[in-house]
Amino acid sequence: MKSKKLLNAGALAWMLVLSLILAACAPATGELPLTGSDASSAQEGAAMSGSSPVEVVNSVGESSVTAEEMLKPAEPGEAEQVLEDADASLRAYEKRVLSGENFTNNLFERPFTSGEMLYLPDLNILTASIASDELFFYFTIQLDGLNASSQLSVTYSIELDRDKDGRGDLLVSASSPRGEWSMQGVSIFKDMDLDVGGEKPMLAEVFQRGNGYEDAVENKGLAYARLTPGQEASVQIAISHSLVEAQEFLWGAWADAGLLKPAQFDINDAFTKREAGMAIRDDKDYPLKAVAELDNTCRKAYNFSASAGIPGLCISIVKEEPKPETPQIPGRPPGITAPG
Ligand SMILES: [Ca+2]
Ligand SMILES: [Ca+2]
Ligand SMILES: [Ca+2]
Ligand SMILES: [Ca+2]
Repeated sequence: MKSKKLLNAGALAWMLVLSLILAACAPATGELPLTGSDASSAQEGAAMSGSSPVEVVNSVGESSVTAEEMLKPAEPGEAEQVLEDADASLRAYEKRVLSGENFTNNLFERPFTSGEMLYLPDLNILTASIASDELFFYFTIQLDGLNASSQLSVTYSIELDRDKDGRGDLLVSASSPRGEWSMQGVSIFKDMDLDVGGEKPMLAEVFQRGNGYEDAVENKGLAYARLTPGQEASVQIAISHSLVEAQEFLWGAWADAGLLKPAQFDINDAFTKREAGMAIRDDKDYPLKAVAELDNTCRKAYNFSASAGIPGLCISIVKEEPKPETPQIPGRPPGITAPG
């Protein structure tokens, strides 16, 4: 019995050695760290066999961020310029405006419906301002109020004249801006064949009907829009420096209900005054007709001192400071003060 036990023990030891040799020669089936080309070939194999893919992390272990997301606008700083527009709300109850309308010079103040002249506060620009950082120019357009549905669901635009000749050459439009910076609804148009404004930019001309802004540029992170945080009836449009391609330019703002087409610029070339109508009641073309439900501003010169000759330029009116009142002695003519 003892010799049989010894024999069994010897056989067991031999079988153990044999199994170890076989295990060393056989291909590995356990989980081993994959490196270099092994990892990619394993990934390909997994994809081809339909099993779960290997997660790929880039060389520095960061999640992939597109170039567009990296160029998103930030919070604009303090306004560098503020432009004040005419305020149609002042005489809206009389269905007319007293100022801000100059059809000959392409200046409009018509936040009213055609014919009926019903006032639309979401189309009445009160102010527009510009700020900037290293990546974007930020334009803020302040409207008089929201629409009947408590929204801003029309189109707000910034028009730039980048070569300072009065002819607009870049139009960025934002339809129904959202709460966060977004490219959705933001359109970019250029005028490559220089026919915006016809022969005389900003001046009304009959039969000057070119293709206006004919070049729709794909918006790959070039322009964004949003509702201005914490402010009612205000929108912001951010235009990247790479789209503007200038540090000196003229800028102005538009609000329109979608009736405005990029091909119709300048508007006072696309329509005659009689066709367009007028918002000034004493004018023979009152009320508004084909050109209604829109507002625009004059243009500000950014980063340079503009000569007065550039069409569309805002004319700054120097307000006279009221003279300090001097106490008068009864019975004396004005200007003679009481003796000290
Ligand atoms: Ca205006
Ligand atoms: Ca206005
Ligand atoms: Ca013209
Ligand atoms: Ca054109």
